[in-house]
Amino acid sequence: MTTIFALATPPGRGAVAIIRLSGPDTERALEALGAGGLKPRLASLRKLSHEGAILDQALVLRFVAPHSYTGEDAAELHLHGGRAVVEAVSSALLDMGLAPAEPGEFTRRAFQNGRMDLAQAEAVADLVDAETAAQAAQALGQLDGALSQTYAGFRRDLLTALALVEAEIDFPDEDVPDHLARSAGPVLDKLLSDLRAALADADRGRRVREGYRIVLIGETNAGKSALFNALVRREAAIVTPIAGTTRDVLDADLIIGGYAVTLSDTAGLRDSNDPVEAEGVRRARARAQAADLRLRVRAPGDPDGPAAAYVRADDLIVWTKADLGGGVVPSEGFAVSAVTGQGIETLHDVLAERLARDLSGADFPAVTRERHRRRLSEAAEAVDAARVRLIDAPELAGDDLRRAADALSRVTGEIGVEDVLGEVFATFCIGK
Ligand SMILES: Nc1nc2c(ncn2[C@@H]2O[C@H](COP(=O)(O)OP(=O)(O)OP(=O)(O)O)[C@@H](O)[C@H]2O)c(=O)[nH]1
Ligand SMILES: [Mg+2]
Repeated sequence: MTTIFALATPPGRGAVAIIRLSGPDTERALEALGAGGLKPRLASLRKLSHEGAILDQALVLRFVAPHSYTGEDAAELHLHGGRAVVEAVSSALLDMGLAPAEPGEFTRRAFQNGRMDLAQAEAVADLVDAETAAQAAQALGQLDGALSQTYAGFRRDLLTALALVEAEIDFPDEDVPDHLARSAGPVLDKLLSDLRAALADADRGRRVREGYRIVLIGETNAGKSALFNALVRREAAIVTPIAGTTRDVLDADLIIGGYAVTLSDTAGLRDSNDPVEAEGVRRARARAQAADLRLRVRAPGDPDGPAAAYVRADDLIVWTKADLGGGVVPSEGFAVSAVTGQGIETLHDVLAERLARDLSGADFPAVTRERHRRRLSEAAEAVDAARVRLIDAPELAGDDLRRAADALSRVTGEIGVEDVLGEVFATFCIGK
């Protein structure tokens, strides 16, 4: 095993820069720097030097295996945060034969040494990336093992059912299917409904982690881009009286009510012979369909147009240009003006309420990644198949249950590890 090091703090100038070391040569490297023989887990101030030159006066922390983040011998050098100091210490470590860490390598070692499972390792990456309180809370829950425990619970139920099936098969008699339907059947029914509930809820975790997708959709000149600018508080989109101004989809990242949101402005929907506009309209439709929520933007007095086809029961209708006194107060939705700002605060509040409703609380810790969702759905499918076979071909039901257990183990990395490691750790930053 090589000994690795990396800058754990952001590159550039700062009060403190932390270089992390991990691996069997850690103590040798500390000694060579002039910080050998430190008491584990106690901060010690040492003058670090290399080949006779003083590099820095630093706070040094030493960790002895297995009591470290990685489970290996490890250390942290809390340096003065200037580029020259970090450069000098890094090149000294390179001279000593230590290797620069790959992205995610510290956490990968922690996983390989049994310090955390894969779902927890993913939570580390999520926590580092978290920009909203909700994202951080979700990642902390996952790091704490909440998600892992849910999957472990599913797996336990599966093994219970598997044991029942195998016991019956080993002592075959006439009534095997009957017995099984009574013993393993209810266990599988409950498991299946739990798996399906977790899957139904999977979108919530994704929406918190990646951002909730809100798309403005409407006919040309309805005022979508003007509303977009009012919501993002800058002149991000071009606004003109010419119908068909917007062609590309414009995305802006916002935080509304503590949740990450991606708001998109789109081309006004109409038939067009202009190939550029037609492509814009195609993209607008695709985005509207994939969105978590659509804001159907309408100008009072304009006839209902092609956007109507994209509105779903739960979507919001926003009437623009309220300052023009468009006459009738709409019976559905509410009125805003991008010019006077009327209704924009209210719209903001309504969106915050909607986000809280859609994204907070549920019985299960949210399934946060596509990788988990795929495995859960494989497991649900296999359990469903087993449920049918209990009656028809009980000797085959065990295979389905093993397949389901296998799918669940892959989420936490108990088995099938190698093929998922790359996928999980590729997204990490160096030093984590
Ligand atoms: N008075 C008033 N005019 C508005 C308001 N919102 C938009 N407009 C005007 O309506 C026209 C169209 O606005 P846009 O925001 O470009 O409309 P759009 O829906 O993005 O149009 P396309 O990009 O062509 O689909 C512009 O002349 C705006 O100045 C508003 O709240 N009040
Ligand atoms: Mg526009």
